[in-house]
Amino acid sequence: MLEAFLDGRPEGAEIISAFPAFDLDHEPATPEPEPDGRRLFRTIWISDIHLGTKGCNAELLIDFLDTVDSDTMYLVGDIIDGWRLKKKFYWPASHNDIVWRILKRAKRGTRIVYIPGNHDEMFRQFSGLSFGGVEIRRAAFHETADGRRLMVLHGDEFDGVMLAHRWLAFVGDALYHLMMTLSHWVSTVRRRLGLPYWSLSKMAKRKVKNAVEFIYRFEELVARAAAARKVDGVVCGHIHTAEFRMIDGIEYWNDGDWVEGCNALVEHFDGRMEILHWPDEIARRETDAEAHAPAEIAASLAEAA
Ligand SMILES: [Mn+2]
Repeated sequence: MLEAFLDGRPEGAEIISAFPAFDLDHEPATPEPEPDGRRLFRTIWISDIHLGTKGCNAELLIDFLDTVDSDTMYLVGDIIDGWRLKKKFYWPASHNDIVWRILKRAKRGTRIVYIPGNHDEMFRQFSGLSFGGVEIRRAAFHETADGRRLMVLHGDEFDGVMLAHRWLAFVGDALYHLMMTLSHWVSTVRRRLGLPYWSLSKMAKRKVKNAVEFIYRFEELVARAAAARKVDGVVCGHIHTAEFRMIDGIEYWNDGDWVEGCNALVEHFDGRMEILHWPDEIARRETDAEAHAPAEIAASLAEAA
């Protein structure tokens, strides 16, 4: 089916056809452990993975996928970074392993809904179709176990309204610290030269405030769009900022990213939702393992004796 579309030379065909063929019978480079014993959720939402870039935190995502499972999984856009791949084809084995794991999940029976974002917009033309059990959609509506209706979309739909200062949302904090350091140097030099004080950090602070305002404005626009659709809430990604907020009675959920935050949004079987910060989950798992280790050693010693 995919070949038929590629013959029609759709937009981004050169990228799509550059991917290796996925053979689920072949083990991935990092072998997948047996799926039993995983933490189960009703639903998982992840987005902004940016496969095909060095920024993607593939190791943590593989750990996540090997530890959790769900009835339904939503891939909320920017899964593959077509913009970067078009410039330079970067595709390490670990990125292949992630696609392999997702396709394998679909084969095992997890319902997988893929909502392409702006970086993987070349897949939007396939909306309404399924490939390897992965449903491609422009947006989706999800009903939670307790009956709330959530609209699921990537979020770049709102860029046109707020294109200005977009880059600031991604640099905010790092930029602020850099500016503070620079500011210190600039004022030292100016003082030595007998020049009046000029605050670079004051300007930096204003810019950071803009970034915070950008995020707020984005969240409010998305919530307003959900209210217009008469749903109880919205799940999106795009701005790489995991968040839950109630905005005028609408639940705003952002599932974060796998570049810096490494977050996922999950729905428990009772409909309760939670944002997971995966580095924290790994840290917790390791302290738990350490706490249990002495008892296990003692038990095995007792058994041996
Ligand atoms: Mn995006």
